[in-house]
Amino acid sequence: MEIERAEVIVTSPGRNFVTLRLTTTDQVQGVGDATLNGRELAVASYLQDHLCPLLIGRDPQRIEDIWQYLYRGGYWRRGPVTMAAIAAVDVALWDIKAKLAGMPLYQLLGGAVRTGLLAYGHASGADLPRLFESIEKHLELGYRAIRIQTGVPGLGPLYGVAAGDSEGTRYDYEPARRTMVPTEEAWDTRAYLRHVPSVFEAVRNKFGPELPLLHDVHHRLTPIQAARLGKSLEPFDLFWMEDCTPAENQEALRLVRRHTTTPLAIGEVFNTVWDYQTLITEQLIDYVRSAVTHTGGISPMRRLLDFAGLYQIKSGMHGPTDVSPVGMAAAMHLGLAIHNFGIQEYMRHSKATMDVFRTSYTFAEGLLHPGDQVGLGVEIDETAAAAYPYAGAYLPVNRLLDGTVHDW
Ligand code: GCO
Ligand code: MG
Repeated sequence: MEIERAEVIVTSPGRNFVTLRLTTTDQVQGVGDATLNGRELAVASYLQDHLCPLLIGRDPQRIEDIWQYLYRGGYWRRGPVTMAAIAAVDVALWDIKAKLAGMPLYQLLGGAVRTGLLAYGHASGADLPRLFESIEKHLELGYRAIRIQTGVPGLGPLYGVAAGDSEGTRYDYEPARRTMVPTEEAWDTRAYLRHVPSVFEAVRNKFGPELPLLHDVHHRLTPIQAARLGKSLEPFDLFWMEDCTPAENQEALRLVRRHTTTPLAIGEVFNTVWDYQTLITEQLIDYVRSAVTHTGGISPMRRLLDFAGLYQIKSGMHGPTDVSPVGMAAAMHLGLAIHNFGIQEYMRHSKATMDVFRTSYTFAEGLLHPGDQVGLGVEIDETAAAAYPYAGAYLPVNRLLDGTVHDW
């Protein structure tokens, strides 16, 4: 058996997605997600122009050999574009292997360690009344853990705060705007640091102490500011404080860790285990945030999470709408099979997206499950996909009030 065809399908049902579909000489197909928000065409080209030609004629069962061939053989290692492209190949090959084995992918990864995967959704609101409404909506949807993002008095639109859209009840925030030049947002750290503790106090007063609450700082603080925020949020018992400071300098988290017991999640913009080495070996974080889609696929993500598990660190895989249903399914199969699963982000995709991707995963009573279809359990409807051509969309750029570009 050989890989006979490698198709890169770019589609935009509500937002841009890049999907790789491999077909074997026995007509067995596998899909992989290669979506990288705002850089979709770069990954599509990396696949189309550089990887797909290398796949034709290869044995699709040799997943690790193909992975090493694409990672080491490409010479230029790491980085989000490279690792998203390789991830799509890896996941598509795992999909094929599980189909050949006649079992759902998680069985091939060692079987289920749990009955389901605790999921969290994105509640948000420009002010407390709209935030409370969004939390209540997510509780109605069955979520048992919720991310809380709000506006900051005096500031305009901010990351993670949904303005509502044509679908009305959709509270999930779609950050990539369909503009050829990124929109710009204004930021004031001091106003944010003064405001956030009062938000969590109000949420706890209204919704009680039990509900797991998460918050995403989105890389905007210095380590000492992150330490201050973590300490100020301790009375509100967060499940995690995410991306509290840029972590290319992993040692920066030593300072944060010294000052606060608020659990820390880092890494949605990371793409190899090396980005985490100090964070993990010094237990500077509690959750690994990377998505299978951005980290080279299931093969390296399993290694990364096994490594993290040695240090009592759990998974908290990235699951926004810019991880496609294919990438979500890969995360769910892996999350079901590892011992150190923590929580799975699940922003829920739009109706248009779910018209293009046929999925078998479920969300019930706050838990996700990948389903028991053979393989990944996701197929892409290429006819439906063709109805949604690519449209440029970029994440916003953030500036301080004096105009200085700041982390978004
Ligand atoms: C998250 C992410 C999103 C990002 C988006 C960027 O935690 O889900 O931080 O809020 O804005 O994934 O593409
Ligand atoms: Mg995040």
